[in-house]
Amino acid sequence: MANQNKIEQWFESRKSRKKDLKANHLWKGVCSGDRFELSKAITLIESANHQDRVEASKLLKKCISSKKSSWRIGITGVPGVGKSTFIESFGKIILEKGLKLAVLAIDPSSSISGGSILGDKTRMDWLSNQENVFIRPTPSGLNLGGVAKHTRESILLCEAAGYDVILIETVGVGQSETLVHSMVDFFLLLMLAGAGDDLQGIKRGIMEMADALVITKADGENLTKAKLARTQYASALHLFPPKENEWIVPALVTSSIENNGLEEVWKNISNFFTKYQAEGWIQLNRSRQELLIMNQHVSELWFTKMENDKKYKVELERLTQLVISGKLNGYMAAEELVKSLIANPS
Ligand SMILES: Nc1nc2c(ncn2[C@@H]2O[C@H](COP(=O)(O)OP(=O)(O)O)[C@@H](O)[C@H]2O)c(=O)[nH]1
Ligand SMILES: [Mg+2]
Repeated sequence: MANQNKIEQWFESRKSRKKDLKANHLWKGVCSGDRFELSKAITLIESANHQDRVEASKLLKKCISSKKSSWRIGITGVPGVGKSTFIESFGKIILEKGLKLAVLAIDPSSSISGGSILGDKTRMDWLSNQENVFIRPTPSGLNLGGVAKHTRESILLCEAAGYDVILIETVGVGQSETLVHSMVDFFLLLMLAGAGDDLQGIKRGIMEMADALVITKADGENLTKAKLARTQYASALHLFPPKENEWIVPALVTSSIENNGLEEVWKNISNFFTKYQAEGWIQLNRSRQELLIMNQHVSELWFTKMENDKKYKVELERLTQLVISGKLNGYMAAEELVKSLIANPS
């Protein structure tokens, strides 16, 4: 029996040594800029397997300590506004500057549809065949929090792999805009001319988050309408409260099909990064984003821990009865619950 245990232990240690080799191997692959290895590394961080999570965590710590960074840019707008087509044409400009580009998509609705951005990848036909480009669709089958965590971790991996610019496209609608805004330095909002804000489902809050507004499809018959929309949005922007970093939000027009206005977008973005990297705002904003995550995640972890705690369940049941019988109100019960768990941790 003792021998049997020893044999099992030996196999276990061999397995973990192998895993360790795998993480180290992946790290080397990621650093060398090998896209296939980067893909495998992202698959590792997406895994729910416990051992994989341990390895993923090692890998991510290496990424953080490598201190490589990128320009993190979010691209949002209603479906059909032209985000993917814009990325295809704008990506070309980024490559022409000699930069490496990663494109990540964030689509919380994919957890329902089970789909990814396969259709979009075909819109990025040219881009996806370029050597200095890495495109990764949203992982499917996750909730909103899960999608956000994996995208953030993918950003770190892409940075370690030497990507200079990371574009994060929102694919679904709804909460994804806020989510993307919370993980980027620059937030680009694409809009259609003449569709009306209500029609576009663009909430005022999203316009307030934008660092640049871009009216898309400014070509053919639509050109005049697009220019008019630019003037209207430019004056609407004056009514918004000034940005904390005092950035003046530009309203621009583009045609991804005719390749017009894209250099202007790039100029605005590079001015933004040059200015705010020098002033330290980019770093400040990133620290704030991380602290927000830390606070949210602490609450989530505590909640999960408590839900599985026997003492918590018993205490909760006791206090529930006191609330039902009118002896305590909700606030009192919650305070008592936390107090008793702190006094008698399990
Ligand atoms: N005329 C014109 N059509 C465009 C332009 N950009 C995108 N489109 C078209 O708009 C539709 C939606 O584009 P897509 O990039 O898939 O939008 P997304 O859903 O926001 O990613 C497609 O039929 C595109 O061909 C543009 O600059 N000009
Ligand atoms: Mg798209």
